[in-house]
Amino acid sequence: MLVLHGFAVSNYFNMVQLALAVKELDYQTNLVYPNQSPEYLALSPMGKVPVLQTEFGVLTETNVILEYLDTYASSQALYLGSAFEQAKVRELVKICELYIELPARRCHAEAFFGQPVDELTKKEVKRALVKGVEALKRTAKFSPYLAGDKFSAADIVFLYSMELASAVGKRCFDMDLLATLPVAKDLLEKLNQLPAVQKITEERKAGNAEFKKYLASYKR
Ligand SMILES: N[C@@H](CCC(=O)N[C@@H](CS)C(=O)NCC(=O)O)C(=O)O
Repeated sequence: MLVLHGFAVSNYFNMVQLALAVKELDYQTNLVYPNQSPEYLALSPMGKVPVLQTEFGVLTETNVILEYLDTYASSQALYLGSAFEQAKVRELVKICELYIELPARRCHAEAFFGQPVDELTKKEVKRALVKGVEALKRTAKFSPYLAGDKFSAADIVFLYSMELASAVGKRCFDMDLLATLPVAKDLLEKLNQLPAVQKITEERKAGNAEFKKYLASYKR
């Protein structure tokens, strides 16, 4: 049985949850927050979440886990089509992660935890996010999915990267990052209507109180 280690408030954990749901794979979850204990570092070399435990061993790094799940189970493909089309999905995954999720993350402290981020960092993040969205605009098809007319791994990473980045844009820069990309807003809305996404959202809400307790203990 697959075991997914992590916590429901983590957007990377959510990406793997959605992949597992789309591929209709059974799994168990094990609640764990990022930490640097020797036991956890033996599972997750950076102490990050998520970790997928398989019958063969453990895997970290969300995009790697998504690719593994797609090879492991032939149910609905997340990387579709020819070698080139599959590479295009990987390209979109990379753009969402490197140029949208990661820059936005540098401002999570201010956007979500009330801890101000210095002005230089904010200036860099704002510029990076604007460039990231422009890159996505040049690369993604939005017809209606990122890679074309089929749902793919790129949509999973887009959903759970863009939503947080949009919140960062609004809360830290008072700007609508997707103002010039209404098709991206349409896609977010469409993805949010998926029953699997709604279930994950409910689980995230339910996990919030426990996560706040973890954050409070972490600050001490
Ligand atoms: N590159 C990792 C990133 C995962 C990640 O950043 N997870 C966050 C939770 S959403 C985490 O564990 N943060 C703690 C840390 O960075 O030490 C992946 O793709 O899985």
